[in-house]
Amino acid sequence: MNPVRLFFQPIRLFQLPAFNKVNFNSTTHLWMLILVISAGSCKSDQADTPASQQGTIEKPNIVFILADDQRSHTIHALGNQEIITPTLDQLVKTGTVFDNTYIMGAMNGAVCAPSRAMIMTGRALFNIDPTGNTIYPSQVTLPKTLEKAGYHTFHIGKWHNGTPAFKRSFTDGSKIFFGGMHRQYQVPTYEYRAGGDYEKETMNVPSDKHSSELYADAGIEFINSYTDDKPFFMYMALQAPHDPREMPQEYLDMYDLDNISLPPNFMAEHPFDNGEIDIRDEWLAGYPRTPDEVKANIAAYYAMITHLDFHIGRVIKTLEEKGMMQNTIIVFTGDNGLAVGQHGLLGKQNLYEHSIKVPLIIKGPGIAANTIKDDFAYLFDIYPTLCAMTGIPIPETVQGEVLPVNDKIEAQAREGMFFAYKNFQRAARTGDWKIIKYNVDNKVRTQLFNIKNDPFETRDLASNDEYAKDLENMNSVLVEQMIQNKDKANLDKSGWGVPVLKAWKDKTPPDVVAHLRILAEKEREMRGFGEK
Ligand SMILES: [Ca+2]
Repeated sequence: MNPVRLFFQPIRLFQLPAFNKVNFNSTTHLWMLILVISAGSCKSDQADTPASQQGTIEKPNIVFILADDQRSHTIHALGNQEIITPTLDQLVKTGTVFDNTYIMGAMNGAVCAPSRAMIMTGRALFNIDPTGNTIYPSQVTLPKTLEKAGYHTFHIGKWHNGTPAFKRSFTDGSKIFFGGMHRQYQVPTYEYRAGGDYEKETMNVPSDKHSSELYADAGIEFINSYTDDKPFFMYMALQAPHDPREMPQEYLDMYDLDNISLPPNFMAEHPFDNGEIDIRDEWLAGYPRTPDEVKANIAAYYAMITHLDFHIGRVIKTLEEKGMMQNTIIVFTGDNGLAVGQHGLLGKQNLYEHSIKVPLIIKGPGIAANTIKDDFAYLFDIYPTLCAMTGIPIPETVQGEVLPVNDKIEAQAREGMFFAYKNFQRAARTGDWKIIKYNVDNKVRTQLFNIKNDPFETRDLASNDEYAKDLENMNSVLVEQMIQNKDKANLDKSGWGVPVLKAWKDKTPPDVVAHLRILAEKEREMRGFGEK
């Protein structure tokens, strides 16, 4: 039992309607990866009555900044000497870092979508729509909870969980992009329409601004024009450093390839099929991977983060100018990691540390400055943590744990962590250890890593007799975690006793695959690689 919930004497704040089952066509979602979705009307999106504003004026504002595909260890102040991130460095110095923050995984290739649904609901992977295509109406979202507690809620940028959930969640917003990815310039966005639909004809004329600039401008405009007595929750869901890695040339010029290190776990190719080895994200470099192309990918990734850092800095400066910093909580995090050349991989469809570990910084009233915590955390712990920080009762539907942001808030430590990718991969962490299991074409494979001694996961100890006991222990930890997390997979059964969730390429229409191949080749050409 979570002590914070006891402290707040949990109230069942929300009527939980019957589970709203949503049928979806798997190919529909794949189209969402490249196409902007436009949604029709949805009757299930009645806004709830606004909460009374009494007694809420002293609550802090919340600015939640979500980067797209920014992995852990991409902040200069946290030890990456090769990346330039002055704004994030300043946040590190003035806030608390949770340096062991993870996503739980995904049941589809678009890892972003369930990750964002978990952030929004505070729930674990197998307790949401694990594809993230939708958020069930019974699972009250973070902005909805804040709205009921008197907040003005404002969304900017990428929304990847369908328009019905969006309309249910936010009362305001600007420059809203519905979908998974888009070119960084000419982003198709919408203005917020209360209760309205987001039909294509109401789309903004695409601006020629880069997405990071476009979204930062929207944030700055919102902060500058905000005059309401209510505290606000501004959710900035950015589109960087997700590919396509387009940005002003001056940012690329900040990085000299000679000064970019090859990761210690660089491989020309991944040593075996992990079930999702041939997916769009993996085509952003050729096969076999070469040191030069991996370095060029890293440089572009870092340059895009530096560009993003600049625009986040503009938003924070606006808060300072408006005198809001003393009464604003800032959360900075990313929705998933990315391999960018580690283990022979480029993408996020794996359970190595680079792809599941994300940065998390929280800064604000009562939060210690310049503090790094190594407690295990999931992104879906942010929701209850924000509730605890603002004195808002945590809804019954929320499953995350409150993070130890300060001494006044009682937190619940996690002993271990669980991760899943489709029915191909399962993993667990506890103490220094990590186990990853693969189930591909009925062939099961196990990896065992000591993360403390081998943070880059280069020495698989699973077949080393010396570590047989550690392996046995980690097997039990994984099984326990799977049961706790309501995973239907059973490691003792053939094929883990669950349907194969097909590899992306096997279920994507060939014309889409072909189109995405062309885009990936263009991305390679931008870096000076490929056929031409
Ligand atoms: Ca992402």
